Amino acid sequence: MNTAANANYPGNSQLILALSKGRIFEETLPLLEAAGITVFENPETSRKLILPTNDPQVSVIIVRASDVPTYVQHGAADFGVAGKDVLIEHGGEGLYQPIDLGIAKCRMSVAVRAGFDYANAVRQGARLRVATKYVQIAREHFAAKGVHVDLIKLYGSMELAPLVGLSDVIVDLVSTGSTLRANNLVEIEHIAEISSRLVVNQAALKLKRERLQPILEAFERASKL
Ligand code: PRT
Ligand code: MG
Repeated sequence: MNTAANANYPGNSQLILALSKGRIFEETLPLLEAAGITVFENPETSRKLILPTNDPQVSVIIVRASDVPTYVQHGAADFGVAGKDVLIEHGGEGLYQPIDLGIAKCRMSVAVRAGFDYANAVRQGARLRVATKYVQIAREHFAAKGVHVDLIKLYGSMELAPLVGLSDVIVDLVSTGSTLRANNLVEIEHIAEISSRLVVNQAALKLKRERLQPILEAFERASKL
């Protein structure tokens, strides 16, 4: 796996960092600054997917949040930043996860329509219809509780599912809670605290350690401030 990935490296001194635009990009910028790296373009306004930095040996690629582990696993990026939610769903194969960066914090929760009788819905023998993008996390959570579920995979706007009868509950990320409130939903169970992790390709860690190590150390120091 990693031998094939090595062949794809553009050059052994080049480092490619995979980020998603939005909160992960914004919250990673100060960590990059702490490592002396300034990104030259803003992905919100630029259409470029490969962004140069002040360091000619470091570039940032912009990918979907859930694709970050895939790029890093295959060595198309040397390192990346991804939410714990995304990493659990991906499985983490081929990834070294040295640092919890403590950014893009939120929680994974079960939510229902206000007034929904959850206690009755999860009684022994019943089947619960669960809509979520996070099928792995949802499956494990309800299995641990001994609740039988029918999982309905969605790619977004989970909040809609209980309102139109697609599901009984949703498993989704919550930060301020305003999306749930705006849709008359309530958080009924807390599953996990979520933050973003630095992930590193296992082959890159060995072959590019000299270049990577100072950046990893700067990230670690800055994330503790
Ligand atoms: O948006 P896209 O489909 O491209 O992908 P994505 O949603 O995975 O990316 P992005 O950038 O939105 O999220 C990247 C990472 O940020 C996630 O993988 C999480 O680890 C983390 N994160 C932190 C969040 C939130 N907070 C968050 N609030 N990801 C999503 N949300 C969503 C949530 O799904 C819900 O729809 O925001 C809504 C709830 O927010 P509140 O403030 O109304 O509670
Ligand atoms: Mg999003």
